[in-house]
Amino acid sequence: MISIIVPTYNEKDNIQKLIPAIHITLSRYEHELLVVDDNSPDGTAEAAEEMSGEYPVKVLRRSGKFGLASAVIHGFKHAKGDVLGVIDADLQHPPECVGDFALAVMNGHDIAVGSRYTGGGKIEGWSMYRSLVSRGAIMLSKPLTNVRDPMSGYFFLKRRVIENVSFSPIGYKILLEILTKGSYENVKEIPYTFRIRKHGKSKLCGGEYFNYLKLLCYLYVYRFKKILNIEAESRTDKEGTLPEVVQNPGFKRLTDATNNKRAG
Ligand SMILES: Nc1nc2c(ncn2[C@@H]2O[C@H](COP(=O)(O)OP(=O)(O)O)[C@@H](O)[C@H]2O)c(=O)[nH]1
Ligand SMILES: [Mg+2]
Repeated sequence: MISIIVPTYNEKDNIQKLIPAIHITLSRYEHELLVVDDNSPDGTAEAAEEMSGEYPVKVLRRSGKFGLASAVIHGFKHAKGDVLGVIDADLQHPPECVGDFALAVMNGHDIAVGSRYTGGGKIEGWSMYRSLVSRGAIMLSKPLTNVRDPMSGYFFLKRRVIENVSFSPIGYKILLEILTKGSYENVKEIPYTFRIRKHGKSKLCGGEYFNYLKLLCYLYVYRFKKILNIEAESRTDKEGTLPEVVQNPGFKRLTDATNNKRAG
């Protein structure tokens, strides 16, 4: 089954168009749409629920605006599929591409990322400022991943990529956390055009830039600790003797002294 997660905040006009568009595109596959709504005052959740008679839609309501990344993780937790997809509700991600993304994952790729920065990808209507911020954000993430558009909110993956991963979603950029912590071998980037928003407003505000810096700090620390752990493990030989650091005579003196102190 394919589960599509759609995070929403005030997207009533958009969700009514998005749901049928995805349903038609995925009609030959078993699929479900999980709308994760953060108590939108415009009635997005009610509008989506009304469509659940005709379409395979489930609405997950949260009591407050807890952020895009956490909405996606909330959706993953309730999804039944072994292929999981994420798409914005506002039609800036062309819904007619979901079939290509799903197929890429079903045909063996662990992750399919909708990319604005690979050959053929485009962005419509962004100001110079927003383009620069986006490019800058990608540059800052370079040591974590070589995916060209790790800021993308349009992606599909196999469930096992995120199984057993504990997430700490911060702000908007959940794909970067998945790429840093997930278990995967291959990623396919699929070019697409990020379209102009026709209805409603962007919820991206200045605070999200700060959230992104927080996320980067957290992921760098995570990666650094992981490298240290791997190094310590690789020093443990096959018979399971302790790593060098524990066998080091200075360390032994220190632990002996501590044990004697405790015994005393
Ligand atoms: N559930 C939930 N969805 C959100 C939140 N913030 C944004 N979204 C949704 O995430 C998607 C992308 O947000 P948008 O404001 O369009 O970001 P932009 O495209 O980067 O300007 C849209 O479907 C929004 O409705 C949030 O706090 N909670
Ligand atoms: Mg948008």
